[in-house]
Amino acid sequence: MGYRVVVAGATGNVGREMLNILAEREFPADEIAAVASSRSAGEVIEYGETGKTLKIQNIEHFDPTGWDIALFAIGSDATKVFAPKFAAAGCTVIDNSSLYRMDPDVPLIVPEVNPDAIDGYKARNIIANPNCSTAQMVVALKPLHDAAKIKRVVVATYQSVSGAGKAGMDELFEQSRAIFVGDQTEPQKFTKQIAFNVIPHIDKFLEDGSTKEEWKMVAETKKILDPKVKVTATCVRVPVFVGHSEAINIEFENELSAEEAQNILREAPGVMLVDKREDGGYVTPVECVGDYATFVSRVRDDSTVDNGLNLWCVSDNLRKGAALNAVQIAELLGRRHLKKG
Ligand code: 11C
Repeated sequence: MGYRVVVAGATGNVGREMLNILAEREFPADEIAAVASSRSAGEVIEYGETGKTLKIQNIEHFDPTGWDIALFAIGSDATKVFAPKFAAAGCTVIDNSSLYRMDPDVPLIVPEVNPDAIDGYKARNIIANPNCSTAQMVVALKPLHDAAKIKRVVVATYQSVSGAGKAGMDELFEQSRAIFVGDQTEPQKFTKQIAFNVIPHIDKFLEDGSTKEEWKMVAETKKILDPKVKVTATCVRVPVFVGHSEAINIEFENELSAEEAQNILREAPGVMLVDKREDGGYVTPVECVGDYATFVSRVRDDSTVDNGLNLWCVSDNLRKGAALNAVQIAELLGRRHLKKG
């Protein structure tokens, strides 16, 4: 006997990937329901390599009783309404929004990093999935932290437009086309032109001049990896469709050479080290699309501080940054708590 699984937000960028990944990883589901807002109800969506289909059901009329797990990708406002209802009906919610991430009664999980924290999920029957830029970074940091204790991280991100949803991808495509053919184009989803440009602003501004995306990288890394690790981030939107990149500078408590770090990363769960120190011997976002791994390249000593390293980290933000991590959490939940069969 397998699980009865709901994917909420099944028509969005992340929801579609959740369905694909459930199929790819042969998640033991007896039944899958695809739900979304009334706008999409009745649509038929295709997923998986063999083109399975599901009819979208209206989340407002969906009864979660008897369903085991719900993967939510519907944004914080809708999550606030529906997650408590699903959780109270006995359906464990794995939520991709930022709503519950900092709730002390909700575990925030990256299975390669803090799997044991999942045991606290029963308090609310909700588990949170981190922000995409945090997820890939902590996968790369965890084995290095275990080896030499990280003191401080300085990260600059290069985030793809798919992080802003389908509207972000459409805007990059339309703007690029318009500029090529000489049409007028005004930014809508983004605050400035994104085609052939970069924008140092993701999510809303906070009082201290940082953005909420930058704050998420700090707060979520502390909750997932170690509250003692200091993080400072600059998050930048770049004209790339899928795949977030990060330039990460790390200061350790103890000595760790670049070569030792490479050897550790080569064996680390979820990491793929591609670091040839030659032309093209590193990974770029277009090469990570559709993959599960967090790719690490350009590992090198930073001689300007004691025990410093620099590295480059790239991952598919819709997969490890969102849908894959959510499905991995469901797998972990199944192994530890919701055994079937
Ligand atoms: C972006 N990281 O690239 C964001 C998208 O808190 O889950 C995901 C926002 C979040 O715009």
